Amino acid sequence: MPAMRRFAMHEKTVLGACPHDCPDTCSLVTTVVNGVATRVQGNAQHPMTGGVLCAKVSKYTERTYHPERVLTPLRRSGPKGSGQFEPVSWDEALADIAQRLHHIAQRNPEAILPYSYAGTMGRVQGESMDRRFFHQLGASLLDRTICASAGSTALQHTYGGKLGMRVEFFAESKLILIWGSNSIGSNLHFWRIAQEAKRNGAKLICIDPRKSETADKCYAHLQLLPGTDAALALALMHELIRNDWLDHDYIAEHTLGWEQLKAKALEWPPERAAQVCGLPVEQIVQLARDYGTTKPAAIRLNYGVQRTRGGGNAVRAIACLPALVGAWRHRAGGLLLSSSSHAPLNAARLHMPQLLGERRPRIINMSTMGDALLQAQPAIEALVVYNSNPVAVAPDSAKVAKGFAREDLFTVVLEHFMTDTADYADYVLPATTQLEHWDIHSSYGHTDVLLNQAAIAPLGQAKSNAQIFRELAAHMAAWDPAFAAPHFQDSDEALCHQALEGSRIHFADLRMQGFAQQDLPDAPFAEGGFPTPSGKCEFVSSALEQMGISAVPDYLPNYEQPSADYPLAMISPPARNFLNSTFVNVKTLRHIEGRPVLEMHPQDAAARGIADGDAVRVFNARGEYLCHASINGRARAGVVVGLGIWWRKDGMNGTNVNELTHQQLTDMGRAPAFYDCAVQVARHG
Ligand SMILES: Nc1nc2c(c(=O)[nH]1)N[C@H]1C(S)=C(S)[C@@H](COP(=O)(O)OP(=O)(O)OC[C@H]3O[C@@H](n4cnc5c(=O)[nH]c(N)nc54)[C@H](O)[C@@H]3O)O[C@H]1N2
Ligand SMILES: Nc1nc2c(c(=O)[nH]1)N[C@H]1C(S)=C(S)[C@@H](COP(=O)(O)OP(=O)(O)OC[C@H]3O[C@@H](n4cnc5c(=O)[nH]c(N)nc54)[C@H](O)[C@@H]3O)O[C@H]1N2
Ligand code: SF4
Ligand SMILES: [Mo]
Repeated sequence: MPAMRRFAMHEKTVLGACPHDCPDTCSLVTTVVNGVATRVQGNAQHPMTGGVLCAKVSKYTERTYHPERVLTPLRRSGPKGSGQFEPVSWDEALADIAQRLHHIAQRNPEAILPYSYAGTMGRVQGESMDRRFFHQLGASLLDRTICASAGSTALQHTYGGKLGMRVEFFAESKLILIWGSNSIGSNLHFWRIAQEAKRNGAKLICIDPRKSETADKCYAHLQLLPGTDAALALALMHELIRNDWLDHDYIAEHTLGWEQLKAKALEWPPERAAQVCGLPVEQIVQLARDYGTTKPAAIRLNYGVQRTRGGGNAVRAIACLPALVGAWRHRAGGLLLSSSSHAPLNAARLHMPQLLGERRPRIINMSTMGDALLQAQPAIEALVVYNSNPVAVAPDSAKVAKGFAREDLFTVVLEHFMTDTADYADYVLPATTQLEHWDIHSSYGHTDVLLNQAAIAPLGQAKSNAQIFRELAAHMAAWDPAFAAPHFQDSDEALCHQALEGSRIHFADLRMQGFAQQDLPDAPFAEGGFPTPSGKCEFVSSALEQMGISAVPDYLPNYEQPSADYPLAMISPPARNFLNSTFVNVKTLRHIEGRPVLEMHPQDAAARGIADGDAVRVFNARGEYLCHASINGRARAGVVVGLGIWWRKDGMNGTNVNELTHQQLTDMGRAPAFYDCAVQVARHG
């Protein structure tokens, strides 16, 4: 009976992948009832996911069907930054954008800049048609350094790539150093594995200036001062040498530059490091003993260590440790910072850099976006932002906001929501979420490949990023026939296939089970075989030396040392229930985080007459940020913690923590030094 059929319930499940910038890259199962996604769960068949998602993505339907989703193209109708917009048709918006970009490109294509990061880590919606579009145009290239490039560069010049332990084998480790990472908040599925190791008798030790949720649950916590990790690592080496806890054969066969590293380490007795790190000597000596005498010993290093001036050197120093004790010989020993270089996906096929031809456009660093927008010559005249919220997340945000407010800047933002950045757009284009589009994913925390299948139809008039760039290319073709080429017409699904070209992953397998595992050795460097120029773990790097960087890892003090004016070191790590600035507008998650806080040590608070919950003014020469003091036992003396990247527009004075951070770059990788920041704090009101 037709009437009954109309009301019959149609339920299905669709396999997907979590798109967020998180090392876990979970496999998702979305339940769809009559075309509406009702539930997003972890795939129990995927070993890394284990059927569990974090609180954030468990709320994915709340985010997808959020009443404030942008669902039509919008054109600015008020002053820049006011957030006043009117709806326009796709055709009108794209035709105008194409025309304006074309006119700028005719004079100078380098006046156009794409700005994107990892709002989605999907290869198709993150780096395919967009790259082709800007390559064809000859736009300025973006140096994507905002997160990981100090550590990546360090790994490159030590191991030869973003390579490391297979995460699953941490379960067999007997000692795990969790170094610069709040795993419970930002790497939950690793934490599950670490718990298994703990049940099997492993000791977990956390190295972090903040007493994080993870530190709470570890056997020991070394609460060092921010930016002092290289000093700690060198002192550990000192103790390994002094006690002869070294694997001499591994060092002789598989490393380069031991004599130089040894000389450097011998400059760092634990007493010296204790001074620099603000730690008791005994803690350093005990850590060295644990590391030197427990086998297998593993290090889960994460990106928290590399957001200070010496971040690259710190990662290099830590990355040398496993070779010294021969930890790599065992699959449950070694180190993992990033597994990205294991990913078999074909970036060149997606990006098509050959579309640049002979052109070599200038490169603009996303980490100094404030200065670039205000000072770059020739000026940036047009900006296309997608998968990122730079006005909230980039350092020195007063300058970033001032740059975005330039009346002569033409800005297009592809977004789900009216973020701090979208507020400054001339056009906002509605983008699909992960439930509404196809994509393909690799991970930086494990080695599997995942397929994301669209679970529901796009909401409203939303289109996928790739679709938007396809249509923009079609409009550009009116002026430039190069944009009519077939590679500007590849569908999202075709792009998923192209990403796999040259790999041993089969699309059909991905379709069936949502993920595919790679055939990789259990222990990557058991027999050496580092893909460096020397084939060894490079304690000394001539490549770095040529760049004017210390050939052997060294300690570099932070740019911003505590001073009379700004006596407190501020770090600003992520809030557990947000993902960078994403999810801040999801009510249930914001409710858990409460309000923007500055965690303070009781002594530092008392010295300023500040009580728990008081409104505080956090300031330095760059600006001020109002929030509330939280005296919760997590901050150490001398260090304050501005937790999470809240939306500026929701802030008490329209700022967030990045009002205080600066644009100076790390020692390697041209990355921001977010956690190298001196401030003063006063009670407000
Ligand atoms: N819930 C949640 N998960 C996330 C994110 C998020 O915003 N929220 N962000 C995602 C992204 S983009 C990334 S890059 C990863 C980051 O992942 P991780 O690098 O694991 O980052 P966090 O968990 O923030 O841990 C950083 C820790 O480093 C500490 N830290 C700060 N300065 C120093 C220092 O100088 N030395 C040492 N040893 N520690 C220091 C901080 O206190 C913090 O606890 O997490 C991803 N996962
Ligand atoms: N002070 C301080 N600042 C930091 C950090 C810190 O620890 N402290 N962490 C830094 C780090 S590690 C990182 S990685 C950066 C992250 O900074 P961003 O890369 O800007 O990350 P998000 O804030 O998550 O913003 C991503 C945006 O992309 C949008 N988005 C998601 N999926 C899609 C899509 O498919 N299409 C389109 N068009 N848009 C989409 C989301 O709605 C969201 O607004 O922040 C950095 N900033
Ligand atoms: S954010 Fe991380 S932990 Fe949460 S679902 Fe995504 S990949 Fe998994
Ligand atoms: Mo990041």
